[in-house]
Amino acid sequence: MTSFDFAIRTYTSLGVDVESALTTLARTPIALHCWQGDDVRGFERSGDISGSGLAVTGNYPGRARDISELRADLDAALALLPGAHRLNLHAIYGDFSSGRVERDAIGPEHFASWISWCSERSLGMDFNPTCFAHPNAASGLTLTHPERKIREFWIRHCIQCRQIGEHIGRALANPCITNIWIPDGMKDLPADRLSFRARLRDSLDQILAAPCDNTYNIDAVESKLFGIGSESYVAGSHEFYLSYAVQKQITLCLDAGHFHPTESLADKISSALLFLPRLLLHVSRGIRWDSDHVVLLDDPTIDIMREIVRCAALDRVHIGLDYFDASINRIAAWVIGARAARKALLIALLEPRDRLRTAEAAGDYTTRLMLHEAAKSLPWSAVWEEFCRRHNMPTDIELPEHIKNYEAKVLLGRK
Ligand code: RNT
Ligand code: ZN
Repeated sequence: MTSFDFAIRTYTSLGVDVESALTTLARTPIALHCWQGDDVRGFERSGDISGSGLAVTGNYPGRARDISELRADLDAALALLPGAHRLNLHAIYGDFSSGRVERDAIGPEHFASWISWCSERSLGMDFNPTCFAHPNAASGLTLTHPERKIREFWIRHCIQCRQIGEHIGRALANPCITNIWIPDGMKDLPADRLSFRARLRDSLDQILAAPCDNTYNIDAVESKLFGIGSESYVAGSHEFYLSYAVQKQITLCLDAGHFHPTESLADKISSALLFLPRLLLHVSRGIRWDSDHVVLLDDPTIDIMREIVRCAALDRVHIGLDYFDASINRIAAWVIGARAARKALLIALLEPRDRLRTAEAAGDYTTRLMLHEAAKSLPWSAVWEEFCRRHNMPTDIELPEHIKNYEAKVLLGRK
């Protein structure tokens, strides 16, 4: 008997259908964030993210320097990733080969080559305005800026991005989520928290008032607790965006690195789903003051996936990755994180849900706790290996040689 046969026998005895878990696992898309490939630089000239509250550390060789290198690297990562994927692009990653364009003048034409690239690979696409790394964001303020001219610049940028999102969604016949995150905040104690938030609400109202077909473009907003240089105050806090998203019935983006370290993103999912049409998740791993370490198969990540599955909400919760690490091979960073997220989803899909619920419904919390504990050591890894095998992908143990080959052949040649 193979270890997979053995696993099937164990799961069947617990009332878990392994084949149906494998089907769902393969179909559930995970969005790869383009910005892991080049340290959030993008294809405009500057590439300077200081003042954004974000920081990329490390100088591992092989950063993608242009659009073709980034695409080659994404292909190298996708070649090691079983299951469905999407590509999550930031506005600064447009194809600007025909000349520099201001952020408030970008249009679908700058993303046409990405759309074909994704279409050829059956990838859906998601999109983000880039409200940082720009002279108009030098103060760390964008949509909340006290100067109307600057706010209007970023409002125009976000409106253009929604247009691009709509175009992408229509072209791929697959809706595009356009997610607004802004860095706006204060290093030290603000004297007037309210006015910045009032301006943020007003700017967002103007952005959302621009006509856009929401069958193709899905609007999302992303909160944050603090950033580097915005330790005391972030205008777009969780309370702000949760309220705003509920009021407008748009998508809320929850980033796993954007809460207090002991706060559980997983616990927010069921509440948010009762009041919102959809959620977007930025799966990440916060460590101390950094919100963007490579995702691993850890308890917080497994808990997130369990909650999505328990809420039967895989069609309303969009899973994307968001982190950046320049201290290790960047393709490995994508692959480790995407595979960890999918393994966490597999563990969630294989949970002996009926048994747990039966115990809970009977008030038998003793059995529920024993089952929770037993579920941790069920043979999910044999199912994961089978999944990799069926999709002609290496197992986790075989990954390093593939990563090292590409590094030697391609990355080390980039000086
Ligand atoms: C920043 C947010 C945001 C960014 C990307 C680059 O803290 O998480 O999602 O990581 O937009
Ligand atoms: Zn994020």
